[in-house]
Order: sequence, then structure tokens, then C-alpha cells
Amino acid sequence: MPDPKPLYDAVLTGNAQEAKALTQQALDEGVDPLVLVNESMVPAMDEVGRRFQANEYFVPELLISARAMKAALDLIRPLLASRGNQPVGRVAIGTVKGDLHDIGKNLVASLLEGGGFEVIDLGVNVPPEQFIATVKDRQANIVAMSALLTTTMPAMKTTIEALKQAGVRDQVKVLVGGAPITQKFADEIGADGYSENAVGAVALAKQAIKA
Ligand code: B12
Repeated sequence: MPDPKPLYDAVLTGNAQEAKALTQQALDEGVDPLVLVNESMVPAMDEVGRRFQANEYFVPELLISARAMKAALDLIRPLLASRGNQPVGRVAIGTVKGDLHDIGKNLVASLLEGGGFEVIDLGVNVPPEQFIATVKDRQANIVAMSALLTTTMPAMKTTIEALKQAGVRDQVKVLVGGAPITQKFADEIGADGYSENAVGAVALAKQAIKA
């Protein structure tokens, strides 16, 4: 394992070119892509969040760090996806209505692909109707929702209610996640599963398919 600090610093300071180059170099040296995610990239975004909260970083800094994270993730995503074998289930994943954060959602989507799932990524700001249409038209058997804002957490509940109204709630397992989400909240809104990270999301999805 190379020193995690240079990639951490590149994401933290929003140096996308450097983040990409360091990621490519590490991958060429045979470093496990998940090590890069877990030891450099996610901790860097955590520090970005801390600085934002402490008024040391503002939205432009958030954006350039997110861009650097995305540049590095773009190199990692295909490698995670190619780890899978047979499709084990079909997941409709999206960040809920009103919420534009997609870094965690993209990570979950990549690992699910790596875990052998077919992933239909609906993107960000996804209204309930779009989840419902995907369940109906594409026979998704898992709905995975991400939310990063406390103000958009209720959209998860709204989506579950809408799935019920549309008569498709029983056809799917609903998984939820994102920094402000807790197991307690997941239970309260009637979700089938919650995980605090992307690795756990894959285990959860596999369990959900079996149940
Ligand atoms: C990057 C970022 C942004 C970027 C997003 C870029 C992008 N393309 O995503 C930009 C600059 C656009 C942004 C905008 C805003 N942001 Co912002 N942002 C962040 C930041 C720094 C990092 C988020 C992140 O990517 N984390 C890294 C990923 C890997 O972690 P994650 O998303 O939690 O995902 C992991 C798990 O949660 C889990 N997971 C995630 N989804 C799912 C789904 C399932 C099904 C499962 C099982 C698991 C799972 O697995 C993931 C991997 O392990 C956070 C602070 C933080 N540390 O969380 C603030 C933060 C989320 N933002 C915040 C705010 C306030 C905003 C704005 C309102 C700012 C503004 N005034 O404009 C806007 C809102 C825009 C909108 N409508 O969505 C606040 C939210 C506060 C709150 N209580 O709601 C935070 C917490 C910052 C803070 N400390 O104040 N933001």
C-alpha cells in the first residue's frame, strides 16, 4: 500500500489532475481500488465536510473537492464493476428528490455492480414516480435511495408511500443510506435495510434478495 496522504491531499485540495494521476499510478502498481477509496478518498471528503461545517471551506471548495473525488472514482468504477459474475438482482438507485449529492450514491452503485447486481442509476433529484416507473418497466427488485441532507430525508418516506400507493411495494426491497440516515430512521419509515457505507450496502442487497 502506497502512502495514502498524497491522494488524500489531492482530493482535499480539489486537485483533480493530481487525484487522477495518483489513482492511476496506484492502480498500475496493483493497489486494491477499495483501499484507495477507504483510506484516502472517503477520509478526504470527511475532512472537506468538517471544514465546511467549521466555515473554513465554502461551496466552491466543496465543488472542486467533489470534482477531484469524481475524477479518481471514474478510474476506479470500471474495476469494481468488472469484479462481478452473474447478475444477482436488479437495483434502481438514486439520490432522492431535492438532493444533488451523488458521490456516495455513485460509490454504492459501483460496488453493487462489483457485487454482481445490474444497476439502473437514476441519478440525482429523483422523484418517487421515477423509482416507481423503474420498478414497473424494468422489473427492479431493489430500490436503493440516498440522501445527504436532513431536509431531503423525508423524501425517502414519501417514496416508500408512493411505492405502496402504486401497488409495487411488495415487489421490492427498499434500502436507504447517506450520512444523516440511521437504522432508527430506516425502521421508522418502513425501509427494509440500512447501511452506513457502500461495502455494507452490497451485503444488505444480497441479503435482501435472499429474503
Ligand atoms: C461534496 C458535498 C457537496 C457537493 C456535492 C457534489 C456531488 N456531486 O455529490 C455540493 C457542493 C454540490 C454540495 C451542495 C450542498 N451541500 Co453538501 N456536502 C458535501 C460533503 C462535503 C461531502 C458529501 C460526500 O460526498 N461524502 C462522501 C461520500 C462517500 O459519503 P456519503 O455520501 O455519506 O456516502 C456513503 C454512505 O453514506 C453510504 N451511502 C450513501 N448513499 C447510500 C445509499 C444506500 C442505499 C446505502 C445502503 C448506503 C449509502 O455509502 C457511501 C459510501 O460509503 C458533505 C459533508 C460530509 N462529510 O458528508 C456536505 C453536506 C452533505 N452538504 C451540506 C449542505 C448544507 C449542502 C448545501 C445545502 C450547501 C449550500 N448552501 O448550497 C448544498 C445542497 C445541494 C442539494 N440540493 O443537494 C451539509 C448537509 C447538512 C444537513 N444537515 O443537511 C453537509 C453535511 C455539510 C455540512 N457539514 O454542513 N455538497
